[in-house]
Amino acid sequence: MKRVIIDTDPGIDDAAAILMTLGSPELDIEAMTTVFGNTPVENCTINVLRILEAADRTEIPVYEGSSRPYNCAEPVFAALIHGDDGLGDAGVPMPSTAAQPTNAVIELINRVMTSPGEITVMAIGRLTNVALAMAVEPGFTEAVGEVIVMGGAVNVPGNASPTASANLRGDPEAADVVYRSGANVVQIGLDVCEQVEISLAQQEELWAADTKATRFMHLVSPFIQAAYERRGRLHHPGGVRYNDMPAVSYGIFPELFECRELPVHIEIHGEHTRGMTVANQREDPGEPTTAKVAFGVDAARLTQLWVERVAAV
Ligand SMILES: [Ca+2]
Repeated sequence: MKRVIIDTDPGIDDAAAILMTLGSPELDIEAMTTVFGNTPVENCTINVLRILEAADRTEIPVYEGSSRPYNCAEPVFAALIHGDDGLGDAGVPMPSTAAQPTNAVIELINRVMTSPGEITVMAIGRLTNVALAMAVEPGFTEAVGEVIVMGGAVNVPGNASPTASANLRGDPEAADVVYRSGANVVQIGLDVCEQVEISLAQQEELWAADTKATRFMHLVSPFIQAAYERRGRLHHPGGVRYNDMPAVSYGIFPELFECRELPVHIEIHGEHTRGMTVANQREDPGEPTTAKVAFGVDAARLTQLWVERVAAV
């Protein structure tokens, strides 16, 4: 089994991604760490606990992390896509469990440093916690197995600005630290996530499973589905996308992705381009690669696997 820590900011798509991991026997999920992003970090922590309760997996420890970006600027949230509470304001019951007392950054450091090369971090929110772990513990970069990043937009437009994806636009300085670090960064960004749309028929297949976890997804999904539909961001009527889902899926089914190793830099100074992933795709780039970037995905297979795995939670 692959040992993973999921660093997350639920977020309806985080919920879809986390439930998929919980239904996947390939993974040993050691911990969940939270970061501000779709909603304030306090909500994100509550939402992870709610998701774990829906999956009857409350034995997985949860650690709360950063409430602000790496440079301490005011955080920006995404209530229009995820609701004020981060889970579509759908009335999900408050959790009966609580987070652990340790800060997420400290916990990431402790767990990664005691198992060098063993732990994959699935970073499906702003990269603040991961960047802070790298800054506080210089050995973290070398010791972490793989950092799977949900974010970036190389050959497609951004979703938080014309050029930047939400997770990297939400904390460009943290992304810069991570991409410069030399860690094994895998970028599962909008180049592939925008291709992974779950059809109405697939959603109905999932609802028909009628488990506690699928009823949870059914409850929280209409908000993001309607938000995307209003913005014309879906390819088919009634479809939905959960951008964090392909990112965690890379950790389970890497063979479904086509990737290229590239030098990728994070724009932190641009007036119009802050948070952009600037990938050097020249034939002879003349500089070292910094990330493995996904450009292709077997979306038909992946969406079906999502239905199967969430139904199996
Ligand atoms: Ca997320």
